[in-house]
Amino acid sequence: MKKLIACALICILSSCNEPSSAKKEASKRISVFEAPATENPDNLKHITEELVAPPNLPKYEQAVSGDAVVVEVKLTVQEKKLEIAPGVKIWALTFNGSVPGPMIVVHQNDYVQLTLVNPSTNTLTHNIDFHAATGAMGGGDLSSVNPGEQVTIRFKAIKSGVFVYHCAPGGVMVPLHVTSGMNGAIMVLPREGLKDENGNSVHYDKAYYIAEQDYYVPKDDKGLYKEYTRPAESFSDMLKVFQTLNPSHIVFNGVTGALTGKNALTAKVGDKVLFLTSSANIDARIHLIGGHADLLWIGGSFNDKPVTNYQSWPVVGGGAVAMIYQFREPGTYAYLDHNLIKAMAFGAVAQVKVEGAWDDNLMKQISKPEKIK
Ligand SMILES: [Cu+2]
Repeated sequence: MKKLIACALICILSSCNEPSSAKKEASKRISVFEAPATENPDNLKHITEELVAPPNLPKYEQAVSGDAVVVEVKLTVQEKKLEIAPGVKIWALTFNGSVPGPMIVVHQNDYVQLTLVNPSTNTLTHNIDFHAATGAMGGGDLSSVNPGEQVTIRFKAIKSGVFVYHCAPGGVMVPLHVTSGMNGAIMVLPREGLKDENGNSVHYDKAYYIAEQDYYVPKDDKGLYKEYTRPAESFSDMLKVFQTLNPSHIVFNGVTGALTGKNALTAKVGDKVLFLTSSANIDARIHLIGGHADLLWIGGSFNDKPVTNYQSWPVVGGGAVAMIYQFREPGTYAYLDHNLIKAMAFGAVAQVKVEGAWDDNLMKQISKPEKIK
């Protein structure tokens, strides 16, 4: 009897007072420990996703119904000279030639079937570690390819969110490859699409992928940035720069000015824009000058409700974050690392040019600058 009364009391004080919608949602949510759905991927439809260079994303649906699919993607390693700032040329190690590598997009419980190609013109062994994957060092143990080889691996994308992928050949080769540009991200969307803070579906008008990249370019005795004839030649000098923990260059999307001026991102007033931001190695703190994070998935997990209206938000090294902002005023916005030294002195900055009608209600200059009266 005592037990019954105690239970009733607990009920009155806690869960029975919850709104019914919250209770419904709680009962609907699946534990992260629940075993993922198992299908035989051999019986599933295969689709090929044509990857494109960031900041753009490949063609995909924001929400899907029906069975999981096997999404086939191909990444070709390119070791290439890249001018990351005027006169500064490095041996970039890249997936498909871009820094960062392409954004891959699938839906939760789809299978990702990746073919990693390492052409014989390359000089190093490479592989891929997907933070979205489960087991075998994120696939790194199963995907190591020497020049002249290719490998195909498959993993089930059981967690929804935005996840980094990067080359991870072992030991100090991991940071050497990652800080030479060998990283990218995959977005695993919930099958039903994204939901806002109230649990309602949210559709975005466009999406961009922006990655912060730190480089450690060695200098010669005269203080000039060194150039090398092949990637491995720079590694022992790079390891010395690593010891300072101070990058020589920090940029968005591989090279200084990749997303500013004529390369600025674009949007229209009223557009809801999904910004996907990753940083494979160092911590970043992102801010949109003149705007906010309307919806923000901290840590990039779509399993969590988005938080709202943040002014600045962290992207931890080895992590990625999704944010949706609806532009309300036209103009040129800066999307940057709010370590303002990284943004303004190094180049960790992008611009978004937004077209549309100005809304005086949100902001208005009441009088032009004039002599103090
Ligand atoms: Cu590599």
